[in-house]
Amino acid sequence: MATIERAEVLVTSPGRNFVTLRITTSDGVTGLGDATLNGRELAVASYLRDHVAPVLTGRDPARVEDMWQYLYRGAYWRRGPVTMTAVAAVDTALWDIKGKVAGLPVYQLLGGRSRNGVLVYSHASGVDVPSLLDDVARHLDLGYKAVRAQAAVPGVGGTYGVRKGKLYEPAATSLPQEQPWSTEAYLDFAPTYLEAVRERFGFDVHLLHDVHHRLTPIEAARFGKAVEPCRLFWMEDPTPAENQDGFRLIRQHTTTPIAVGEALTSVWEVQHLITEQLIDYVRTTVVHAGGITHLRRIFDLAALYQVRTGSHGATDLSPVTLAAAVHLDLAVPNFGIQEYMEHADETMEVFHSGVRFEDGMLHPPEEPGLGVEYDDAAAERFPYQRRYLPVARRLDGSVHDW
Ligand code: GCO
Ligand code: MG
Repeated sequence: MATIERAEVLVTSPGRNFVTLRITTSDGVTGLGDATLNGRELAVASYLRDHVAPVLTGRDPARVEDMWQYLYRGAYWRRGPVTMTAVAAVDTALWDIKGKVAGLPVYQLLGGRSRNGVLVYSHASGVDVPSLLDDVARHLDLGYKAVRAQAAVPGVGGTYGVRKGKLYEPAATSLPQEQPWSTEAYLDFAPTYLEAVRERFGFDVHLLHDVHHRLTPIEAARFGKAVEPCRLFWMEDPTPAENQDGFRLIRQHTTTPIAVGEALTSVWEVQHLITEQLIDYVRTTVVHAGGITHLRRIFDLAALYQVRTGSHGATDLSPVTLAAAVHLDLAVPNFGIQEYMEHADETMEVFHSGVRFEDGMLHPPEEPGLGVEYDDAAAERFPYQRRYLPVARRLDGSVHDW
């Protein structure tokens, strides 16, 4: 029997920070797992290096489910983004190894294809409405069938989701940047640009929007109602999800579909959202919700309630997570859509991935495992840099949800 011989925690910053776990077996097979938690990277690196790596050595890499149970229950301290990201990294690396040992791409181990490809949406944004419309047009030219639209709110600086350069990267400063927020201005303005997108491009493209946890339930209800004529694919994170009952209130007022989950880490945090049918899409991910093993469990629960998947896929999720997501998305019956933002060129110098974009869809690599290789020499050129996500403040100076 092969055993786990080595577990290395690799930290690099090719365009942004990434933490990666690489497990090597006594047969020389390697597996990769993403362990990146944006703005809190080193906490997960330490969790893995100081607390998980020592207990991995000598264990059977084939026992993926048992390892999950061992790390989750065995820690006593459960859930939370740091723990679940660390567990996810081990789980993902073991699926990668299992695929390589079996000689099969991971989606085959998950039951094989349920579809031809993985529908993705990308981010269109603008500092004003004309530039947003140009950016939507650019994405349609690139072949996207679904776009998320975000525009800067006039008179309020630093709106979430608006790109400055080629890539959108919110964690860009070595101390947290503070950004102003006005609910009133946003609620008046956002529906108007979503309408402008529909007016110019019609209804053949899927249109999405991220509220990014900024509204109270009743404000979100008003927003959802206002944008009903735009027939959004979804409004994302309309209100912070700690208060799961808040979504019931939104539901009473609007048929705009709701997507939640990028910041949630376990099946228990989405349990009521799913079983009480308070959401339409669950956005938990491989990297922050306990790996392929646990995400499959969430997706299966969701399937029972006609909730579909829509995993988070911003650039702070590494190409390892993206590949794992594509394998899982391809296999599950209740797939909805996958978020996809192109990574920086430097990122792709470190992570050589076989994931392919074509005609608005992603396709997994056909090689055994996940199909991603880590380039150590390239990684060394990009040392870790401390980076924080911004913090939002209302115009009166009080802290708001970013
Ligand atoms: C999204 C997300 C991101 C997050 C970021 C946090 O829908 O893509 O909201 O933009 O803010 O991933 O790390
Ligand atoms: Mg989001």
